[in-house]
Amino acid sequence: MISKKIVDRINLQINREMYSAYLYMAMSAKLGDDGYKGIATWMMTQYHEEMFHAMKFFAYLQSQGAMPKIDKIDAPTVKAKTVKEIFEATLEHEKYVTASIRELLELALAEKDYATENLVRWYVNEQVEEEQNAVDIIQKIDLIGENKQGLFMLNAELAARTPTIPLDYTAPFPAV
Ligand code: OFO
Repeated sequence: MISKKIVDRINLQINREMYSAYLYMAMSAKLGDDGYKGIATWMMTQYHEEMFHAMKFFAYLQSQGAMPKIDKIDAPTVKAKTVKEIFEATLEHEKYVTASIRELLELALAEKDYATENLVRWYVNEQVEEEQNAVDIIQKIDLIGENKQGLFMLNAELAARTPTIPLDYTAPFPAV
């Protein structure tokens, strides 16, 4: 049986994942508006990844007989102006999410909730990839430097990104 403390904390995490999705959608909008359509596609793929993260928690709560809470999502603000600044902001945000996932894991361990622990360890691994993705792109941008042609090529490269998650990530309701 899942405790109320864990349910509340997972619901908070669902909200944070939804905010992440919203943030990357906003970044995609800005990049598209600036003419970086390929990088905008990369960001929109990230939006889908974040929605999957939220829905995975959503489905888990339902499988435990608990109710997901649909709360208000804060409006994201994109202050970053350049492509590099956008990926630096992405990395900072992912570090924040990593800390949030670690906090949830620590709570599951404190509560001796091993089912939740198993689930959250999937997110621990996922966060390694999330941070690495941003780091890799920042390194590429640093190599490109002021070379506009290089940025043009990066735009084309990032356009190829497709989600690694099931495209139909709607939460399956537990079997009745
Ligand atoms: Fe859900 O990992 Fe990014 O935020």
